Order: sequence, then C-alpha cells, then structure tokens
Amino acid sequence: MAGSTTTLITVAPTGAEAGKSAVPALPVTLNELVVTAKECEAAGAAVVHVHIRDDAARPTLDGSRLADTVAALREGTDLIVQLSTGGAVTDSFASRLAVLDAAPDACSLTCGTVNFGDDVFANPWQVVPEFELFDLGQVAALHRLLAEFGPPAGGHVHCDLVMGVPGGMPGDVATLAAAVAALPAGATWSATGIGRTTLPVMFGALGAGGHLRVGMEDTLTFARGRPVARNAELVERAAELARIAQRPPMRPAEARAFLGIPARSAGQ
Ligand code: KMH
Ligand code: ZN
Repeated sequence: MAGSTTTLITVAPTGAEAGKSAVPALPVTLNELVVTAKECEAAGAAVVHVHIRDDAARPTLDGSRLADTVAALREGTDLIVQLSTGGAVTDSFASRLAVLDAAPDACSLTCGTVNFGDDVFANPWQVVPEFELFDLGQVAALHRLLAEFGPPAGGHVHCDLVMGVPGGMPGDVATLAAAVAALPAGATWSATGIGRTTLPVMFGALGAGGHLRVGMEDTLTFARGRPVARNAELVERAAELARIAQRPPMRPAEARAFLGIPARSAGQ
C-alpha cells in the first residue's frame, strides 16, 4: 500500500497505571482531561485514547462518567474519541465490554493476554478496533480474529503496536520491523514505545511509514531526569518529528476518513 503523506498522532494522556500523587501533571479530572485534549489537538493530535479516573483519581469504567467524558471531549474538541476497553488489569471483562455503551468513535481492543510488569493483562478470545498489539503472538491472533469474523466496522484495520511493556515485545527497530511485516495486508498502524523506548520506536515508526501514539499513559519522562510537564509537549515533539519526516500531522477530519470512522453528525 502507498505510504501515507501525513501522520496520524494519537495521544494517550492518562492510562490506568500512573498515580496522581506520584505524577501531579497527569490529567485525571474531566476538566483536566478536556484542557489536555484541547492542547493536544492544537499541537497536532487527531485521536485521544481515553482512560478515566474516579473522584479519588483511581481508574474507573463507570458508565455515566464515560458517557459524560465522550460528550465533553466532543463538545470541546474535534478529536476522534477512542475509549479504552483495556481499562486496568483489575477490571472485569463485563465492565470492559460495557465501555461500548458510552458510544465513542472508536475503542481499543487488545488481541491477547500479556504479562504487564508484575501483573497479567488478560484478553482471551473476543470484539472492535483499534487493534492493540503488545506482542508478535497477538499479530497472529489478529489474523485469526479477522479470518473468523471479517473486517471491523468501517472496513479498515488499524493497529497500534504497544512496545516495551515489561512482558511484551521489546521497543526496538528490529522488533518493530518484524511486527509490521507480520500485519495483515492493507492494515495501517501506529506505534508507541513505553518509557525509554519512546524515541527509538517513534523514529522507527516514522521511517517505516507508520503513525504515532504518544502520551503520559506510555511515557512519564521527557528526557533523562526531566518528567513530562504536559501531554501536549509529547504531541508537539511527535508533530515536529512528523514534519521533519515530511509527513505532517493529520487533522481530525482526515483521520476520520483514514480510519473509516463516520463524520460527526450535528449535535455529536
Ligand atoms: N491499562 C492496560 C492494562 C488499552 O487501553 O486498551 C491496558 C491498556 C490497553 O492500556
Ligand atoms: Zn490504554
């Protein structure tokens, strides 16, 4: 498939792992999330990958909070709103599936179980895109999923390679190349490297024609000894590298067409 002339940038601003007390810059309230999303959109992001927190800043999959979050992000931005169905390692399968009821533009779907630091992120055989791949075995599971159930809603397969999780595939260029070579024909892909693998994965992805995910879900250190101050600075860096690669950031409307996500109707 012809390479893309622009770069899809996804921001994953919060995640389920970092704590607010340890990472004060982490957006955990709805207001903090919307402010962050606006800044990241201005910096070049087209998709926001969302995990939410409760009043005590703990991860939650509460249905009405999720619906309010989708509505507020749509009200405040043009970003594609992608809710996580991965949640936290402690969430039940039923509550992760119920995330779909909040009717976001997209959801993440991890294609297999992976060791996750000291925990296990369980994903037995399952539902919808974007396909999150933490390991090469999960690429094989994606082929199996598509063979059995056909393409997802919108007809387009877009994957996100999540690299460098302790227990998943390493975040290096050789592994990136192997994973990309194994993807289904016609699939598009983004990549993100956890922690110190952020930059090698970002440079590798841009060089290989892929797209980028950045954010404090994956990266809490901007440079050695320097914590991330704002999600938007990670998006700014990714956007700058994309421009240098002569594949400037995709805007949300273009990203919708690219991913097969319908344009928003009035009031959405
Ligand atoms: N928080 C991880 C256990 C996803 O969002 O879909 C799962 C995760 C994947 O972050
Ligand atoms: Zn996530």
